[in-house]
Amino acid sequence: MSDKHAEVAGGGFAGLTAGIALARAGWSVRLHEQNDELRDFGAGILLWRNAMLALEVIGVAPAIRAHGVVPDVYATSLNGEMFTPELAGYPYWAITRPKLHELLSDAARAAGVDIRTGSKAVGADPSGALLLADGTRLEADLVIGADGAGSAVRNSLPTLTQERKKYQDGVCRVLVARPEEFAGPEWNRVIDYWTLEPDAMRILFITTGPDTIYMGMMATTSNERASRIPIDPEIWSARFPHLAPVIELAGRATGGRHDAYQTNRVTPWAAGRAVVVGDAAHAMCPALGQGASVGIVNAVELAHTLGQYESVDEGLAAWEAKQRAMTDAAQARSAYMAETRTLAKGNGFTPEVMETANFVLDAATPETIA
Ligand code: 3HM
Repeated sequence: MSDKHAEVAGGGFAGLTAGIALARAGWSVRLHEQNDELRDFGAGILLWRNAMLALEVIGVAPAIRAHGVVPDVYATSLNGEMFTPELAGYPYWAITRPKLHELLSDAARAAGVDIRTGSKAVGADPSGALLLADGTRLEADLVIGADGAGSAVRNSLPTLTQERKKYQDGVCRVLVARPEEFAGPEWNRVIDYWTLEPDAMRILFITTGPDTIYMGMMATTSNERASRIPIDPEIWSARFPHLAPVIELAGRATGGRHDAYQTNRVTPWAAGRAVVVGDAAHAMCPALGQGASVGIVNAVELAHTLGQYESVDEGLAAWEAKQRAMTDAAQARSAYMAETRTLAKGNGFTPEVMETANFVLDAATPETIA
């Protein structure tokens, strides 16, 4: 058990996960969320085995199994032709992002994380302090910047370099109430619908349970009408007429968001006692369905590795050395898949793709793997 103290900037998936993992290892943890409420603004998410193992380590996986679903099939449809890849041995769950966030928030509170909402971090001091917008300086053994792709903590650390790249596509993500037409068991599936002509448009249909459907609606960012929130039902239904009932609902959904595909590669991830996790460290294209999951895995492994070293600096270096190759590979693969739109061809779950999904973190024990 540790007697160390951590200050965490950011109450998203990576920040909450790091907070839970450290608190469970005996750290005192204070977590700062700039919004007045701790909540997620996203739609849905797939969690592959790597994320579930990490969530198992922090005790959250049973709740995911209770509140999420295991889709029956993962199919790809290109111009109406269906491909159904063999995914035996690669388990995955689907859940809404607000529910995943709620489960992590509950676990953070239960683990004793002191959560401060309306508290905005503006930077970190590598000697061990988090700096807040109101001028407060909070000393800590460890400062975690889990403040997203635009991370103020990262940007305040001059020794952390960042390469950013934008890609051609973007995605509107919405959560809709599951309508009657899609109530049947044949819709308990993930179906990745593509059309590539005259330009790429795609609807990733993911069941997130009996009540909701997550729709990832991808288009080139130059297709302005298809990149719009709220969804423009006319342009989407023209391409995917058989999905018109859910597209209508997507058009009326509130809380949707559009994100352009982008990658930020940060090196190194730490400066002294300050470290970045999640999108602040390695935002990636969503093609692998691994953006949030790699952040969750790395956050759990961070707490585990720090437990093996007396010195925080040494622990951070060991952690980065362990997680870097898997993370870089996930970023490179998801960028390649996004650029080439390989998922449109079906059977996109190649051994390279599954390497990320099957990554086993050191923190996993035989019980968590079982
Ligand atoms: C789960 C998932 N998979 C792929 C994409 C994508 O290529 O945009 C998004 C997702 O949420």
